[in-house]
Amino acid sequence: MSQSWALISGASSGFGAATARLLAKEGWNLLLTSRRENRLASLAEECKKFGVSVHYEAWDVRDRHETETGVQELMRSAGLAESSDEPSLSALVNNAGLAVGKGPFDQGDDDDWDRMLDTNVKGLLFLARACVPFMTRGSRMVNMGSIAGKQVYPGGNVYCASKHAVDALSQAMRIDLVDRGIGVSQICPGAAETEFSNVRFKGDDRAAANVYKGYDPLLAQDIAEAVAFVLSRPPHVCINDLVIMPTAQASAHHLHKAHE
Ligand code: NDP
Ligand code: 8X3
Repeated sequence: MSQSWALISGASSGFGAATARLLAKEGWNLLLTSRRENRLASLAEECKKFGVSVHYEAWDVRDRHETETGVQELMRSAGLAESSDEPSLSALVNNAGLAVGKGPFDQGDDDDWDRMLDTNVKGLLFLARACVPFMTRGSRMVNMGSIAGKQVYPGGNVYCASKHAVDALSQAMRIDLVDRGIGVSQICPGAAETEFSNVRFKGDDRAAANVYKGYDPLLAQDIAEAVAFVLSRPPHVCINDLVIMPTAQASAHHLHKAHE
């Protein structure tokens, strides 16, 4: 059995779930988290069929205390100890996040802003800080950024700001962890068909489906493969930043819709 452990946040859906399936197939042991426990339970059963160990804990990454205790519990289940060389947490895929709403900032909703900033920025920080003590030289962190962290677009304001923060934090974390030999990577996808737009449009599934009509968007599997690639580099190589777009999307502003 492999000694490599990866913790994946946002594992109940989209990129996180696809990454869990792919890493399990590659022999990684997994620690999974998100809020929806029932989904984690069935994903864990699916991944275990590849012969790997899988543990899961459900919590909300916006809650600092829950994040600290959730991480401690997962590490205890996996038999990973703080500040110990072997075995350690080989990878953190810091992926949980969301957009809520899309409109001009001056019509913005306080609750939407809190959800995005507290999840995408503080949640990412809480999880990274809780995991670092369990990581050693050669461990890797992969933060899920976005094209929205490189460019801004109409109605993107606060979501874009949160992903620009992920871009800045990924650079900062790389600096802060370099002397410990922990590599920090950021993956920045463009439009990908997951539950992302269903959440952004608050359950308006027709509005969500429209986002992906007329072209071939990225699939969760495309991003899972990128995560697996980043994690499979030899120890002296760190992929700092990967921007991955659908071929039909030239920038956050340029989406070629050939068919409806
Ligand atoms: P999904 O909505 O399919 O998945 C989002 C995941 O994040 C879910 O597993 C959800 O789990 C989890 N999550 C959300 N809020 C919280 C919270 N407060 N606490 C714990 N977990 C939470 O979307 P994607 O897979 O597309 O999104 C994954 C990441 O990729 C996000 O950071 C998103 O911003 C980013 N991204 C998405 C793109 C896209 O076009 N789809 C493009 C670029 C980046 P649960 O609800 O069970 O808690
Ligand atoms: C998700 C991609 O372009 O909807 O981060 O912001 S986009």
